[in-house]
Amino acid sequence: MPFLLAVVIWAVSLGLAIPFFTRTWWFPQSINEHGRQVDQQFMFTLVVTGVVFILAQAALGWVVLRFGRPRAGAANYSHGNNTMEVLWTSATAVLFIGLTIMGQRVWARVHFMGAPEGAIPIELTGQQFVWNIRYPGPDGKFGALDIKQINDQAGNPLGVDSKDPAGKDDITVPTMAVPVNKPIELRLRSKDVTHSFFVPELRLKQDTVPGMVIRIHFTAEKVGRYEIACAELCGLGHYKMRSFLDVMEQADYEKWLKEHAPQP
Ligand SMILES: [Cu+2]
Repeated sequence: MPFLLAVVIWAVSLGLAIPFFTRTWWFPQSINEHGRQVDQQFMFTLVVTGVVFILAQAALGWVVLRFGRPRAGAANYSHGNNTMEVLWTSATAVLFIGLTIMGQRVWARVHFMGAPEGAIPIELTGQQFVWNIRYPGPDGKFGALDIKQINDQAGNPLGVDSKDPAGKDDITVPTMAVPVNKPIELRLRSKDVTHSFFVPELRLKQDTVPGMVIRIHFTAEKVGRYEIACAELCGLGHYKMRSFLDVMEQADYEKWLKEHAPQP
C-alpha cells in the first residue's frame, strides 16, 4: 500500500505540473511591453515555486515509501530543530521578498514613471455600470467638469462644463479607440463607487477611485479589439459593465476621431 500511495502522490503532482509545462490553458497573448514584463515575472515565480513544489511532493512520496510499511521501523521522534527552522524560514523570506522587489519594479514602471513625451491623453471614468471615455479633441485640452451639469440623458455623463471653450471639442464615447504603437496616458476616474479598469491583454488592472485621478500608461502593439472589464464588484449590474479597447492603424484612428467629433 505505501508503494501505491507514493506512486499516486508522484503521479498527481506531475499531472498538476503538466498543464503549466505544455501551456494548454494559458493567458491571452500580451500586446505591450508591460505585458511581456509581467509574463516574465510570472514565469519566474512559477518556475521557482514549481520546482519547490515538485521537490516537496517527491520527498513526501519518498517518506511514505520509506516509513509507510508497518515493519519498516518507527520514524524517529523529533522535537524541533532550531537550525533547520532558521534555515527554511530565512530561505522562504529571501525568496518571497526577492520576488516581491522584482515584481514591484515592473509595477512601478507603469504607476510611478510618467507616460513618455507626446503620449495621447485619454480619460476613462467608471460609472455604475458603464465606462465613459473622453478625448480632449483637437485642442489637446480636456474641458473643465461641473457636477451640476452631469446629465446622462442629454449625452453629458461627465458634466463637461458648457461655459469652458476647451470642452467644446471633447469627445465622450462608450468604447476606447487608440492608434497602434503610440503611447497612451490613461487618467482613471470614477463617478460613484470604486470600479477597476482591466484589460487582460495589456496585463493592466487598476482601480478607479472616486475623488482621485490615477494615471497609467501603455502602448498597444497589435491591432484588434480587446475587452475592458470592470474588475471590482461595484453593484448589481457589475457583471455587464464592460467596454472595448479598439487598437487601430493610425489612419483608421484619425478617421474614427473625425467621425466621433461633436457636431457644432
Ligand atoms: Cu464597475
